[in-house]
Amino acid sequence: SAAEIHPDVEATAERIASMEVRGAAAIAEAAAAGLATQAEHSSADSPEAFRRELRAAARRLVDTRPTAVSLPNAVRFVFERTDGDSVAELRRSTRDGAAALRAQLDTAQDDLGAIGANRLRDGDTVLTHCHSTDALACIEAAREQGKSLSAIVKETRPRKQGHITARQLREAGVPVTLIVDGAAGRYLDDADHVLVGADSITADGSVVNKIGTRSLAVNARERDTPIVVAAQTLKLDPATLSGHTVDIEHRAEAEVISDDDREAIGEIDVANPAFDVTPPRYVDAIVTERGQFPPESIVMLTRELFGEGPVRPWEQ
Ligand code: RUB
Repeated sequence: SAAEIHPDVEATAERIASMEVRGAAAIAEAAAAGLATQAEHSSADSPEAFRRELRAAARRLVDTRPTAVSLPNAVRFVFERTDGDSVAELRRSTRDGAAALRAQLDTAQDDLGAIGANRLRDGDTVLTHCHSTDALACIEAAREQGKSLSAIVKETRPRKQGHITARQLREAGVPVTLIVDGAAGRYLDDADHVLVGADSITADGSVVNKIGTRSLAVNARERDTPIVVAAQTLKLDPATLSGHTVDIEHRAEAEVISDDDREAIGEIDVANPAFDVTPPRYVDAIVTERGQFPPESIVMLTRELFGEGPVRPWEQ
């Protein structure tokens, strides 16, 4: 029941749902930390009761945002390490599992950045969409290799995550030109790479990322500008191995249009899908911490790392 969920876990879930914590890697880390919080504050008097609480906390955390597979993948990672015959052992192993997930995220992002940086040459211009810590890791690693880069940063309506990217690139010493989303086609002529992150990578190599990624990739392909997706393996979606599809989140219309504007226009529908799906034929490379892959071959890695089954022990 909801009463078993600790208020700090509830607060974490609300921060993810409201996008105060956002981006696939960040919500994965927050969800794992939420499980550790639940474990630490548990007053369960039996291992059974402890596991019941942890499942309730996991359901609450996973239900916040449906598209980024890093969220259930992170929760599964912690559940696989939650082990013991006593509440004390279960508590400790859950906390250790969350810490191990955090360490894996950090290491994976560093390793991925070093690989992605190899694609970038001194003097290159990179065009970005949304805000991806995996994508930024590639640019930061290239900077550390002494390469000088510049960036064209798409604003990314409606939430303007491009502003976060612009600030972080400026702090990393990369000159930034901020553009509105509609200007991307024009500025692709100045770009040597399109570099984006991902919320999920499906078994067929499709890239699920912030709405607008697909049209950006199609435009880039038309100009032969390489489209690189930086996505650590926590973004691979094992459920798609067995035919499940990715659920695209639709968010509130208030993100798109004010009440006043909507009233002035009159009765209309407003659609606000947060993500879209870019087919593998528009993607040149998926850069992971395990190397760079053509999208069509990512299925091998997904199978190797996750096996066939979409296991969701918290749903039982
Ligand atoms: C964020 C988004 C990012 C991916 C990857 O969407 O689409 O490109 O999550 O980010 P939102 P990272 O702002 O709606 O969460 O590389 O940091 O995991």
